Amino acid sequence: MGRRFLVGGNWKANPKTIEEAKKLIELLNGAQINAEVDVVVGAPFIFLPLLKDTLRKDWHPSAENIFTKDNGAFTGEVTAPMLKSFGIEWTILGHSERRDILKEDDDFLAQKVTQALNHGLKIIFCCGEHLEERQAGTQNAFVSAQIEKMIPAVPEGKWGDVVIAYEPIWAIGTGKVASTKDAQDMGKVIRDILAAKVSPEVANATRILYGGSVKADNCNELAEQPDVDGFLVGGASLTAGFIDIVNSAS
Ligand code: G2H
Repeated sequence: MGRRFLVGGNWKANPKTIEEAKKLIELLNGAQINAEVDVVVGAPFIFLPLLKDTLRKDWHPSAENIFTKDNGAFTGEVTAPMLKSFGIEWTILGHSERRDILKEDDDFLAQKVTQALNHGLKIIFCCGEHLEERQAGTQNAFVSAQIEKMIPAVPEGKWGDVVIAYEPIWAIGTGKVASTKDAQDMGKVIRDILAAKVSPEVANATRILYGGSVKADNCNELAEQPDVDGFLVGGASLTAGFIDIVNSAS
Protein backbone atom coordinates (compact mmCIF):
# COMPACT_ATOMS: atom_id res chain seq x y z
CA MET A 1 0.00 0.00 0.00
CA GLY A 2 1.29 3.46 -0.89
CA ARG A 3 2.14 6.02 1.74
CA ARG A 4 -0.45 8.78 2.10
CA PHE A 5 1.01 12.19 1.26
CA LEU A 6 1.34 14.58 4.21
CA VAL A 7 1.87 18.32 4.10
CA GLY A 8 2.77 20.13 7.31
CA GLY A 9 2.67 23.87 7.74
CA ASN A 10 5.16 25.31 10.20
CA TRP A 11 4.13 28.82 11.16
CA LYS A 12 7.16 29.07 13.49
CA ALA A 13 6.77 32.30 15.52
CA ASN A 14 5.65 34.30 12.49
CA PRO A 15 2.10 35.46 13.23
CA LYS A 16 2.43 38.27 15.78
CA THR A 17 -1.22 38.69 16.72
CA ILE A 18 -4.41 36.70 17.10
CA GLU A 19 -5.81 38.71 14.18
CA GLU A 20 -3.02 37.45 11.93
CA ALA A 21 -3.64 33.89 13.07
CA LYS A 22 -7.39 34.25 12.41
CA LYS A 23 -6.73 35.56 8.88
CA LEU A 24 -4.50 32.62 8.11
CA ILE A 25 -7.08 30.14 9.40
CA GLU A 26 -9.73 31.83 7.25
CA LEU A 27 -7.50 31.42 4.20
CA LEU A 28 -6.91 27.73 4.94
CA ASN A 29 -10.57 27.03 5.66
CA GLY A 30 -11.60 28.48 2.30
CA ALA A 31 -9.20 26.29 0.32
CA GLN A 32 -10.43 23.82 -2.25
CA ILE A 33 -8.44 20.60 -1.87
CA ASN A 34 -8.37 18.15 -4.76
CA ALA A 35 -5.93 15.67 -3.30
CA GLU A 36 -5.83 12.68 -0.98
CA VAL A 37 -3.59 14.21 1.64
CA ASP A 38 -3.08 14.61 5.39
CA VAL A 39 -2.55 18.23 6.43
CA VAL A 40 -1.00 19.29 9.73
CA VAL A 41 -0.70 22.95 10.74
CA GLY A 42 2.09 23.72 13.21
CA ALA A 43 1.56 26.89 15.23
CA PRO A 44 2.83 28.54 18.42
CA PHE A 45 1.23 27.09 21.57
CA ILE A 46 -0.81 30.19 22.27
CA PHE A 47 -2.69 29.88 18.97
CA LEU A 48 -3.44 26.14 19.30
CA PRO A 49 -6.82 26.44 21.10
CA LEU A 50 -7.92 28.84 18.35
CA LEU A 51 -6.83 26.36 15.69
CA LYS A 52 -8.48 23.50 17.51
CA ASP A 53 -11.78 25.41 17.60
CA THR A 54 -11.79 27.06 14.19
CA LEU A 55 -9.46 25.23 11.76
CA ARG A 56 -11.27 23.01 9.24
CA LYS A 57 -11.88 19.62 10.82
CA ASP A 58 -10.16 17.62 8.05
CA TRP A 59 -6.82 19.28 8.98
CA HIS A 60 -4.86 18.88 12.21
CA PRO A 61 -3.35 21.55 14.46
CA SER A 62 0.16 20.75 15.70
CA ALA A 63 2.51 22.04 18.36
CA GLU A 64 6.03 22.95 17.28
CA ASN A 65 7.70 21.54 20.40
CA ILE A 66 6.99 19.88 23.75
CA PHE A 67 8.90 19.46 27.02
CA THR A 68 10.35 16.14 28.20
CA LYS A 69 8.25 15.80 31.39
CA ASP A 70 4.52 15.61 32.19
CA ASN A 71 4.39 18.60 34.58
CA GLY A 72 6.28 20.21 37.44
CA ALA A 73 8.69 23.06 38.16
CA PHE A 74 9.71 23.77 34.56
CA THR A 75 9.08 27.47 34.06
CA GLY A 76 7.95 28.36 30.58
CA GLU A 77 7.46 24.83 29.31
CA VAL A 78 4.40 23.20 27.73
CA THR A 79 3.93 19.46 28.05
CA ALA A 80 2.39 16.57 26.14
CA PRO A 81 -0.47 16.00 28.64
CA MET A 82 -1.38 19.70 28.38
CA LEU A 83 -1.58 19.45 24.59
CA LYS A 84 -3.61 16.25 24.75
CA SER A 85 -6.06 17.88 27.16
CA PHE A 86 -6.62 20.59 24.52
CA GLY A 87 -7.25 17.92 21.88
CA ILE A 88 -3.96 18.49 20.05
CA GLU A 89 -2.72 15.32 18.36
CA TRP A 90 0.54 16.37 16.69
CA THR A 91 3.86 18.00 17.46
CA ILE A 92 6.91 18.88 15.43
CA LEU A 93 10.16 17.89 17.20
CA GLY A 94 13.81 18.55 16.52
CA HIS A 95 13.42 21.41 14.10
CA SER A 96 16.86 22.82 13.27
CA GLU A 97 15.87 26.17 14.76
CA ARG A 98 15.38 24.41 18.10
CA ARG A 99 18.53 22.33 17.66
CA ASP A 100 20.73 25.29 16.72
CA ILE A 101 19.18 28.34 18.42
CA LEU A 102 17.75 26.63 21.53
CA LYS A 103 20.64 24.12 21.71
CA GLU A 104 18.44 21.01 21.84
CA ASP A 105 20.74 18.03 21.34
CA ASP A 106 20.01 14.49 20.13
CA ASP A 107 19.67 13.08 23.67
CA PHE A 108 17.21 15.76 24.77
CA LEU A 109 15.24 15.26 21.55
CA ALA A 110 15.17 11.51 22.07
CA GLN A 111 13.49 12.12 25.45
CA LYS A 112 10.93 14.34 23.74
CA VAL A 113 10.25 11.68 21.11
CA THR A 114 9.52 9.06 23.79
CA GLN A 115 7.44 11.49 25.82
CA ALA A 116 5.31 12.60 22.86
CA LEU A 117 4.68 9.08 21.57
CA ASN A 118 3.94 7.63 25.03
CA HIS A 119 1.29 10.31 25.47
CA GLY A 120 -0.35 9.47 22.16
CA LEU A 121 0.95 12.44 20.17
CA LYS A 122 2.03 11.94 16.57
CA ILE A 123 5.36 13.51 15.68
CA ILE A 124 7.08 15.14 12.74
CA PHE A 125 10.72 14.59 13.63
CA CYS A 126 13.11 16.90 11.79
CA CYS A 127 16.66 16.18 10.73
CA GLY A 128 19.08 17.82 8.32
CA GLU A 129 22.63 18.96 7.77
CA HIS A 130 24.27 22.40 7.79
CA LEU A 131 25.94 23.89 4.73
CA GLU A 132 29.27 22.92 6.29
CA GLU A 133 28.49 19.18 6.17
CA ARG A 134 26.97 19.45 2.70
CA GLN A 135 30.13 21.14 1.40
CA ALA A 136 32.32 18.54 3.10
CA GLY A 137 30.22 15.73 1.59
CA THR A 138 29.40 14.36 5.07
CA GLN A 139 25.65 15.05 4.94
CA ASN A 140 24.63 11.38 4.82
CA ALA A 141 26.67 10.52 7.92
CA PHE A 142 25.38 13.60 9.76
CA VAL A 143 21.69 12.90 9.07
CA SER A 144 22.13 9.16 9.65
CA ALA A 145 23.51 9.90 13.12
CA GLN A 146 20.48 12.08 13.93
CA ILE A 147 18.10 9.30 12.84
CA GLU A 148 20.07 6.57 14.60
CA LYS A 149 19.85 8.50 17.87
CA MET A 150 16.08 8.90 17.48
CA ILE A 151 15.29 5.28 16.60
CA PRO A 152 15.72 3.76 20.10
CA ALA A 153 13.47 6.50 21.52
CA VAL A 154 10.44 5.25 19.60
CA PRO A 155 8.44 2.94 21.89
CA GLU A 156 7.32 -0.48 20.67
CA GLY A 157 4.33 -0.25 18.33
CA LYS A 158 4.59 3.52 17.86
CA TRP A 159 6.24 3.81 14.45
CA GLY A 160 2.86 4.49 12.85
CA ASP A 161 2.83 7.80 14.73
CA VAL A 162 6.22 8.92 13.40
CA VAL A 163 6.80 11.12 10.35
CA ILE A 164 10.35 12.20 9.50
CA ALA A 165 11.12 15.54 7.84
CA TYR A 166 14.44 16.00 6.07
CA GLU A 167 15.25 19.70 6.12
CA PRO A 168 18.72 20.67 4.93
CA ILE A 169 19.52 23.75 7.01
CA TRP A 170 21.14 25.57 4.10
CA ALA A 171 17.75 25.44 2.34
CA ILE A 172 15.62 26.75 5.20
CA GLY A 173 14.10 30.16 4.58
CA THR A 174 16.97 30.94 2.20
CA GLY A 175 15.11 30.45 -1.06
CA LYS A 176 17.69 27.76 -1.92
CA VAL A 177 15.58 24.66 -2.34
CA ALA A 178 17.43 21.36 -2.44
CA SER A 179 17.47 19.77 -5.88
CA THR A 180 14.97 16.99 -6.40
CA LYS A 181 17.96 14.65 -6.46
CA ASP A 182 19.27 15.91 -3.10
CA ALA A 183 15.82 15.48 -1.53
CA GLN A 184 15.28 12.04 -3.05
CA ASP A 185 18.79 10.82 -2.21
CA MET A 186 18.44 11.76 1.47
CA GLY A 187 14.91 10.35 1.64
CA LYS A 188 16.38 7.06 0.43
CA VAL A 189 19.26 7.24 2.93
CA ILE A 190 16.76 7.68 5.77
CA ARG A 191 14.52 4.88 4.52
CA ASP A 192 17.51 2.54 4.23
CA ILE A 193 18.47 3.29 7.85
CA LEU A 194 14.94 2.48 9.00
CA ALA A 195 15.05 -0.79 7.04
CA ALA A 196 18.39 -1.76 8.53
CA LYS A 197 17.84 -0.60 12.12
CA VAL A 198 14.09 -1.03 12.63
CA SER A 199 12.46 -3.21 9.97
CA PRO A 200 11.69 -3.24 6.23
CA GLU A 201 7.98 -2.89 7.10
CA VAL A 202 8.55 0.28 9.14
CA ALA A 203 10.86 1.65 6.44
CA ASN A 204 8.20 1.05 3.82
CA ALA A 205 5.37 2.59 5.85
CA THR A 206 7.08 5.65 7.36
CA ARG A 207 6.47 8.96 5.65
CA ILE A 208 9.56 11.01 4.89
CA LEU A 209 8.94 14.67 4.10
CA TYR A 210 11.16 17.27 2.50
CA GLY A 211 11.37 20.77 4.01
CA GLY A 212 13.35 23.86 3.06
CA SER A 213 12.03 26.71 0.90
CA VAL A 214 9.20 24.58 -0.53
CA LYS A 215 6.98 26.83 -2.65
CA ALA A 216 4.08 26.44 -5.04
CA ASP A 217 6.46 26.66 -7.98
CA ASN A 218 8.96 24.01 -6.88
CA CYS A 219 6.78 21.43 -5.11
CA ASN A 220 5.45 19.43 -8.05
CA GLU A 221 8.71 17.89 -9.19
CA LEU A 222 9.74 17.19 -5.59
CA ALA A 223 6.39 15.52 -4.91
CA GLU A 224 7.05 13.01 -7.70
CA GLN A 225 10.14 11.57 -6.01
CA PRO A 226 9.60 8.07 -4.61
CA ASP A 227 11.09 8.93 -1.21
CA VAL A 228 9.42 12.32 -0.81
CA ASP A 229 6.09 11.58 0.87
CA GLY A 230 5.14 15.19 1.52
CA PHE A 231 6.50 18.50 2.75
CA LEU A 232 7.13 20.56 5.85
CA VAL A 233 6.53 24.14 4.79
CA GLY A 234 7.59 27.28 6.65
CA GLY A 235 7.42 30.63 4.83
CA ALA A 236 4.92 29.46 2.21
CA SER A 237 2.58 28.10 4.91
CA LEU A 238 1.78 31.75 5.68
CA THR A 239 0.53 32.35 2.13
CA ALA A 240 -2.05 31.08 -0.36
CA GLY A 241 0.79 29.10 -1.94
CA PHE A 242 0.32 26.57 0.87
CA ILE A 243 -2.91 25.46 -0.81
CA ASP A 244 -1.08 24.73 -4.06
CA ILE A 245 1.53 22.77 -2.11
CA VAL A 246 -1.20 20.71 -0.42
CA ASN A 247 -2.73 20.08 -3.84
CA SER A 248 0.63 18.91 -5.22
CA ALA A 249 -0.23 15.58 -3.59
CA SER A 250 -2.64 14.77 -6.41
C1 G2H B 1 12.09 24.64 7.12
C2 G2H B 1 10.80 25.07 6.58
C3 G2H B 1 9.69 24.61 7.49
P1 G2H B 1 10.90 27.22 5.02
O1 G2H B 1 12.29 25.22 8.41
O2 G2H B 1 10.02 23.76 8.53
O3 G2H B 1 10.77 26.49 6.47
O4 G2H B 1 9.88 26.56 4.14
O5 G2H B 1 10.59 28.67 5.28
O6 G2H B 1 12.29 27.00 4.52
